Amino acid sequence: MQTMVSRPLRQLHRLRKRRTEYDVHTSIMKIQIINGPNLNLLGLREPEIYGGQSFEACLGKLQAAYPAVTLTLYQSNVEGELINKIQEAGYGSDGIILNAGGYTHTSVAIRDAIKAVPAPVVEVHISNVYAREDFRHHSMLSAVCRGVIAGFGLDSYRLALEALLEANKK
Ligand code: CA2
Repeated sequence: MQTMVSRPLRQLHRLRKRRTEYDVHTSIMKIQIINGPNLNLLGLREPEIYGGQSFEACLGKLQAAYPAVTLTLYQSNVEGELINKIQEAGYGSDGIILNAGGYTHTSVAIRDAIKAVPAPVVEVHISNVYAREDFRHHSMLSAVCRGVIAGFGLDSYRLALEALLEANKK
């Protein structure tokens, strides 16, 4: 008897199958980094808060230090595009490192997207948001993330990656 499976469910099964096959043949983990609004300006503006390095330079060093991980970067200033990427990577990768920028403090929709996907999401901030304005002290996202790392400059991304690798061993 043929069972009826809806299209989204079929896509989900296919993604899960592909991921399992991938894991059997290689030990490479796929980690998606997602940067939100204005983070494309890193290295160009406000170096006293965000440092003087571009994210691309940071990513190059991180990838070289972790050859067993495939890191991919996505940046958008558009909330809906960030949600699309969270949905895609949330089913197609082993983990997400997310700096949602200013949307961290406002976005119910990004929170819902994180909650809806199986991949673990680590919330990351370059600056120590708790040492800044009060409105940065609350995150809409933290409660649905695997964990939060803030305040270590661009090294926050490496720490998030370490956390995901460690969590994957358990
Ligand atoms: O510290 C972080 O990583 C933040 O997520 C950065 C956001 C801010 O709204 C959060 O409260 C904390 C802002 C990103 C803006 O990035 C810029 C980078 C260079 C120059 C100007 C802005």
